[in-house]
Amino acid sequence: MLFKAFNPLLDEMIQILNKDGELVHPEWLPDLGPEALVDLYETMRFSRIIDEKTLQYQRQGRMLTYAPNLGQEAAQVGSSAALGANDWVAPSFRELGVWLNRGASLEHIFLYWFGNEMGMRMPEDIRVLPVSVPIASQMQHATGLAYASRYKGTNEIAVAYVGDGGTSQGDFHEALNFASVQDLPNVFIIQNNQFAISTRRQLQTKAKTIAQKAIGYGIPGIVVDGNDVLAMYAVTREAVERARNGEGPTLIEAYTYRMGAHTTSDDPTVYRDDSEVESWREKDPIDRFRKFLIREGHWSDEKESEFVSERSDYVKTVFEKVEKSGGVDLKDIFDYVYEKRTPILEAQYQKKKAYFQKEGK
Ligand SMILES: Cc1ncc(C[n+]2csc(CCOP(=O)(O)OP(=O)(O)O)c2C)c(N)n1
Repeated sequence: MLFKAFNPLLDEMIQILNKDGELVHPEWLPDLGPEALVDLYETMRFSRIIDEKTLQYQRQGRMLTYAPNLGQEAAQVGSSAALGANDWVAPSFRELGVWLNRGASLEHIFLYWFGNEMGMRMPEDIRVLPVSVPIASQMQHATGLAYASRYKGTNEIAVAYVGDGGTSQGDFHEALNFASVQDLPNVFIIQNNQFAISTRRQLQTKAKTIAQKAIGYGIPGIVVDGNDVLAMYAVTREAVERARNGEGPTLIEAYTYRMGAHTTSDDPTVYRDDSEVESWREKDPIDRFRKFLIREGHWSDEKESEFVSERSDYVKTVFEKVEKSGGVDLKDIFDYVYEKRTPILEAQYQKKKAYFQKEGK
């Protein structure tokens, strides 16, 4: 219904809750009970707590590079909540809310950002592929999963997450083309957070919206308010249903904003004004949903402080445990690429080993 009613060429965006948490399209409100609504909120809030605490640890020199999700919680949590337990997710690297929703443990997540690849050895049954750092490469993995699902007749959907910058990669085109001609059960979710590091979205493409790129592939595309968790949920659920019914792939543009830095190695103040960030703070996905839940009688200030305090303690405990687990063995970095190290890898390994010995590490 939402996809049919929407034209990605027009200046439209699907929204259910406005920035003040008011219902602007009650007819699209997904059929979710109080428990499910609170669950969405808690996952978003938990994601924010993890981000804020991890940024502190990083500044204290206790964490390696980290990619924060501040501002993108609704896009991640709302969309992934609409998937079935057997569906697949091919993430990029900024998908904390998705991992949490799928049941990934915080310990795994911290291990990964701590430089330990074992963090990506997540339980197989949560059906999330490892982080894919080469931008947009995960799009191909998702089409492969969808192809396999159809071949085996398992009726599982494969969802790929990618950033606005990722839509300028060749992999994006290949994945959409292949999925569309094959009518694969894919959902492609673009987290349009307006930036690819320092490059603004407007410099990535002349297309007015990213969703309209779907037209070129003959599939539906839609722009959703990515800071509205209910809109993200409703649209993704429809996309998943379409895919499950054999109606092929869809493209969802979650229109949002990266309120933090690209990663902890980035300084966004050199390429954007504070006033711009402030204007997006007013559209904060968590604040707006909290206002809605409080108004509906499902949440309160007391619950908020209890939740924040309890989860902050939990994050601290898990982080300290991971911190104590120590670094990785240098060999691990080189030994799992090929069965036997190639001469180039061997030379790199020897060089690194000598460096660490010299540094006394
Ligand atoms: C193929 C490739 N080129 C360049 C990079 C370096 N790089 C890392 S993140 C990034 C920007 C990605 O932007 P976007 O897809 O919008 O996602 P976001 O970081 O905003 O979530 C780039 C260029 C990379 N990882 N892979």
